[in-house]
Amino acid sequence: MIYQNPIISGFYPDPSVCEAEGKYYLVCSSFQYFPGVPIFESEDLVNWKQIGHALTRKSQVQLENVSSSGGVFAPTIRYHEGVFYMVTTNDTTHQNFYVYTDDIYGEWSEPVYIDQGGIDPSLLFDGGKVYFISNGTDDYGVGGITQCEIDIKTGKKLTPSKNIWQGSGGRYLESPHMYKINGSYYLMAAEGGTEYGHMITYARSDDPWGEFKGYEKNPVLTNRNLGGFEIQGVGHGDLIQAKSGEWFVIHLGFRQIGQYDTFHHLGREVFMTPIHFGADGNFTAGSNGTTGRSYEISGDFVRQEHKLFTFENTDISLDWVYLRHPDLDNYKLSAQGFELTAGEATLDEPKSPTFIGIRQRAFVGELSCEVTTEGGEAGITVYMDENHHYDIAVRQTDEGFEAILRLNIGDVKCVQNSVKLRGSTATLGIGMNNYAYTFTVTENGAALHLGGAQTRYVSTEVAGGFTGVLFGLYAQRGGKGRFKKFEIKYQ
Ligand code: 6LW
Repeated sequence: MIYQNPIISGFYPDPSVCEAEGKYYLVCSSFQYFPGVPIFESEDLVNWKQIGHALTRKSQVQLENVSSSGGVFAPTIRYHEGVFYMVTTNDTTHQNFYVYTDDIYGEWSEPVYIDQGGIDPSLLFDGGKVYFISNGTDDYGVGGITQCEIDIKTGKKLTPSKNIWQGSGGRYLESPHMYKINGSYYLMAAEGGTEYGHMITYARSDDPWGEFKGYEKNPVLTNRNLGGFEIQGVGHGDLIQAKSGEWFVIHLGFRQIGQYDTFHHLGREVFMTPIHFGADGNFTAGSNGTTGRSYEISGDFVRQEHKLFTFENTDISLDWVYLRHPDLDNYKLSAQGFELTAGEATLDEPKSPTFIGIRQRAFVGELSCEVTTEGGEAGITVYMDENHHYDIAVRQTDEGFEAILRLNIGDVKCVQNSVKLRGSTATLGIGMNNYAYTFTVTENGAALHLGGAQTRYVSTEVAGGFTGVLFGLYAQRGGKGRFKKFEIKYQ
């Protein structure tokens, strides 16, 4: 069948993938969002269904004071002798750790810390040994891809950490993964930074400690020279072999808006590009080393498209996430509706406001939700980070109730428009297209356009960071909000 990229849309960056008992499992970064590290399952590499999160308990990860785009960085998932391992970095505490489970649908272990620094940790199980690889400085002060051998039961280092490769010369060498394929060790990495210059490179050796020799035609995959093409920033990937024997790299990328002076606001998404091994053991990727919109994969199946997201058809513990560590007493969540009580924090702080968000998955669509507030303010935010979000809300004033549209773009924070309401309930609407959000309020069947705001100002190019836009239901400033009939319909 022909599949379309991205294979998982919306803010799901830094994918890592493994195979276990005939199924595939994929994990992504989660930064300041909780629970951390979403896990997806697939039988065909094209249809992915989220089945859980690896970090579901405070004891596994501290997110209390993490800044936006801090916290949980790029994870790696591996399966070995009946056990799944997920290894990641808490970039705020500078700790590398793994958790493990023998039940992918259940809870994961407490963290096991590893005394090797850097980011983007990975594991290779090979001949009874376990190699721990990250991008950082080794025990001798050398920076690059660093490796040690660990005892997988305790996380203890069995060897010093030693530099094994310094990449092909691109900036921001990161995301190392090592594979043993037909007796040869392949060390794959990303370079160029996770933006328009991103790329995948690799090196080979007969020994896991090197010497690693870079592939002559590095980068093996990059879209950095495809100026006006929608898919940009491809890199940070993991290799996987399909049941048919075909190889793919599953990697991140983003979809830019515009042709010049471009931007992206959905975050980095998951793409899949075919890999072909030549007779000399080297591999090439995609269309002349670039990632295109669609490719063929063997198999006779269809892609399930999800275009409708409601309280009833989403799962509170899978599709919805909180900021840092929520005070769960402030949330009453069910398929019939969400009831949110404001805490101390507001959306404008890098804390844990009463917020529960779902990722924006496509460019064009419509969101609507009936919101009631008792005091204070309750609404929906188009949320990139605490300094870049657009809020539409119902709030109580001395005179009664009003609906407001507030824009927060860096230092510019203002209520753009407000309209008086007769009561405390209104249906809030957000329209989306590539370039703008539009905001409407409907009370007793009468719809009113509150205003619009550009997608550009909640994009990565403006806000910075590693995340993408979420739609967050929230209550703040003493509000108690009830949310009913939530619906996002994508085109
Ligand atoms: C991640 C690094 C990267 O750790 O971005 O795309 C960082 N690459 O590998 C954060 O996602």
